[in-house]
Amino acid sequence: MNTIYSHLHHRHHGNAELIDGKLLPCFEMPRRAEMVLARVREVGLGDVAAPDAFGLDPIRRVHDDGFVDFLATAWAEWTAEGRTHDALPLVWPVRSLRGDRVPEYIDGKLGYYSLDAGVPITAGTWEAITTSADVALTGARVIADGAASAFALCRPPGHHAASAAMGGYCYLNNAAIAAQYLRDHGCARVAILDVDYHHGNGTQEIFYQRRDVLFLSLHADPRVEYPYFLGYADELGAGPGFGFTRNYPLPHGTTWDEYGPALADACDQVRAFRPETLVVSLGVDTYEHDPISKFRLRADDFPRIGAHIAALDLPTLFVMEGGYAVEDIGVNAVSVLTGFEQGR
Ligand code: Q9C
Ligand code: ZN
Repeated sequence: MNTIYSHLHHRHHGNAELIDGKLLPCFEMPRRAEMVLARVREVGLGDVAAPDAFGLDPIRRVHDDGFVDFLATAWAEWTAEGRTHDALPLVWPVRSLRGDRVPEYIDGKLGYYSLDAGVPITAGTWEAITTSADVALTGARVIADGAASAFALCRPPGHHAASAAMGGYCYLNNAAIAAQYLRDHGCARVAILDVDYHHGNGTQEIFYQRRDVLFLSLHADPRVEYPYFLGYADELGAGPGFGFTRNYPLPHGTTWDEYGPALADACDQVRAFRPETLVVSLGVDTYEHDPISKFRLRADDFPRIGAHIAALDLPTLFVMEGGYAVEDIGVNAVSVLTGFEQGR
């Protein structure tokens, strides 16, 4: 399987994240992608290619125009106010406030276009996030052109990004952009299987009303884990999309004993949908030693995830999402891919 990768992800490197009441170095750091790339090379997974540039049109197919424009100009607007540190949102239009007015001032826009404060915008964020989308799009093109599989080594990740909101280390929804590209290039039905520890709220929102893109997510129960406000089992899609979203919230402490059956059920749903292609939102923050997560998957469970996916026998695009046990992220992410290759 070939990997798509660009070193330009280094242009995004947030300074700090507010977690447990403390400002700590960002868990989502450049070294994550470096570790995955090193492991891809170490095991000889396949060739590593740079992405092509797709421009903004395929991004605007899933994201709101005002949101994309905001991301493109946020750093310039922030620094024009004399700020030198990362731009971060600090106020949100929750419930009783108005959600129908886009503020003009950058601090208001940051809140309007975000879910949380886990999304620093830095000088290089726009270049990194558009390149990350290009990595996913290049992978989608490889699949559309007939490859059996590809690995889009995206960073920053994407699955928390909704049509008009960044959040949870995510800005542009790489997996959703790739899935839409596949829809626009000959695939009538695309399934997205999200195995990141956190619910793929952004991807769910983007496709919630649609029956041409099936969204399935296995994740920590939102009753007790981020993103808290989406990812419950009773979310099944809406309107024509009813029945084409499926969530598998799992408790803290989940091991393969619980995860394996849930994944098998999700794979059965994929089969019943008969998609032409599969996009996997590949997070490995389900790992027992992940510093911000509470599942207990072991290193030798990750090849099993790959084997389950391989058994679907579909052209498959893997899109990198989360995973914060940096020393082990390469081994675990690539174990899913080698497990997939061996299962074919
Ligand atoms: N106490 C992804 O994995 N903060 N994003 C969690 C935990 C947000 C993770 C706080 C985590 C977002 C792509
Ligand atoms: Zn995650």
